[in-house]
Amino acid sequence: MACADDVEAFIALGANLGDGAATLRAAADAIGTLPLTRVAARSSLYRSAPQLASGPDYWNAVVLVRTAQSPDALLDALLRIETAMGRERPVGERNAPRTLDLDLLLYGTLQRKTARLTLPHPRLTQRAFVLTPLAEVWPEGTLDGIAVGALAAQRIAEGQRIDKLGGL
Ligand code: PH2
Ligand code: MG
Ligand code: MG
Repeated sequence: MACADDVEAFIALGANLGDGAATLRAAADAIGTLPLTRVAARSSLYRSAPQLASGPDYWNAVVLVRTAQSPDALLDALLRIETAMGRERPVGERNAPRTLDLDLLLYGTLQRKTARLTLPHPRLTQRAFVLTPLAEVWPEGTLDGIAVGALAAQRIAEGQRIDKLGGL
């Protein structure tokens, strides 16, 4: 259940191991079953080139949730879904290929910087694979005063590759 005074939060979904399309769909469904949380919008499903990472192309998407969970409780729940869907974390390997990555991008207008969670997500404005689906579910959105869609177009013009596949 979600209520009128719930916070709007945006979650990025990514995978580049296994059947990423099926995993992202299952993850979006799992997010919708979390307590006090409702999935209000799902972006399309995208395929994108690994950005500062190794391995095969990624599947990516973004969901908008309305939630009464705290940011920490929501992050805990996302990490549990990652683990349930086979996420492994090889020691010392940054951005290793993964079955599922769920990143909390924005939690209302909250700004915070802790070892565990920085909001907004620190690399958000750099990544076409996040900005492009984010613009779909947050068409009026701005970051640092610039429309999310315009930021996405900038990153694509710089050479980041992302292709729309269809529904999530
Ligand atoms: N995630 C990363 C690093 N690079 N590249 C793409 N295309 N998609 C991702 O989800 C992704 C990435 C670290 O989480
Ligand atoms: Mg990530
Ligand atoms: Mg992550």
